[in-house]
Amino acid sequence: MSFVPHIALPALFAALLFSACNTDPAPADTPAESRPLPSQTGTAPAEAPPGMVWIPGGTFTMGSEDQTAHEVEGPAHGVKVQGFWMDKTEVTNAQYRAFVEATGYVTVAERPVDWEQLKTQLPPGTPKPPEENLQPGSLVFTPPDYPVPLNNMANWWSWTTGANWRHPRGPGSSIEGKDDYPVVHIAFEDAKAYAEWAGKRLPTEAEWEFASRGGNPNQPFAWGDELVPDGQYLANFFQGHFPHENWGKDGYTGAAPVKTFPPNDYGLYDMIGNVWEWTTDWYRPDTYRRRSKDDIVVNPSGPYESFDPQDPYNPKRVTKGGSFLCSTEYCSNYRPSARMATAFDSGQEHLGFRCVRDGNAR
Ligand SMILES: [Ca+2]
Ligand SMILES: [Ca+2]
Repeated sequence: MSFVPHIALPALFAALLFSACNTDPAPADTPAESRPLPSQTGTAPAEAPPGMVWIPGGTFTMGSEDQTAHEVEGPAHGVKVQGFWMDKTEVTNAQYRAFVEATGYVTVAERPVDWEQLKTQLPPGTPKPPEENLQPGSLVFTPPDYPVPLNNMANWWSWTTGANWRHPRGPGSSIEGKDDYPVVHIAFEDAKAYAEWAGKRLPTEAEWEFASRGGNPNQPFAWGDELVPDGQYLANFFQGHFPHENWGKDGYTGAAPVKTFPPNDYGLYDMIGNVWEWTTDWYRPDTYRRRSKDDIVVNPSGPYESFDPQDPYNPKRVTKGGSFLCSTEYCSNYRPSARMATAFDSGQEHLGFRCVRDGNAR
């Protein structure tokens, strides 16, 4: 499968306001990997932190060369990660509210768009958009009711002034009664700020993928070989014709409360589907090709810097797991090895996160 959708706020912003970004050749070669994480004990303290489970660590095959995988998921290669604690669920609205109430934190989507920052992420010479397009906001899924070409995300994403974690569908929407839904419209720095406040950190891509497999290596899906075994939906993704016919056969056309679907074998919920989750790795499509296929890579933490040839000015982190918008007809990113390039300042209706904690930190 060759089509890899790239969902990025400024890139889409540019597509909506101006024209498609151009592409440049890859920058001069850089070291393949940034500094590995410091080695942890890899052993579980006796008592689990609230809401977390111990991920025992180990060696696994990261990435995939399966026919369902995108090119950026390969080559599959050996990786070892140390043990760590991980949140059982995506961070919820109630959890994020507690952070905001304690700190007064204001998320990226609640701040006016900083044109001086944004223009560094766009092709040189891009004109400044009207002020009304620089007001606080985020990306909301606004599908048409008819089929559209799948090569233009602007057909189903809308920059929506007033959309943020408190108003996931924009002004007039709210999270009242949705305390146990995953918080969304969270940019990378918003997730990082929460993690630091909570005494945790965000996972690396390798930690996230190891955990998502639930100790069951080399399967295309976290739970086995079939997307819907015996007709049972084991994650919240998109059934129907993307993006205009969302059948919700799994019970949800949008996000679901955390823990709605069964956990994986580590006791982690919604690693696959529901909302995308941030990792700390910078994105490059060639990350795996730059790793040795013969040696085990220990605690990889991603490349030194981001590079997305489809959007070369826009720094991106890897997000994982897919969301309620992942469709068989479109991205099929409801697999542990799937990886998305997401602009560091991007908030989206289907993007959240969860945290990890080192084994020797309490
Ligand atoms: Ca669904
Ligand atoms: Ca998820």
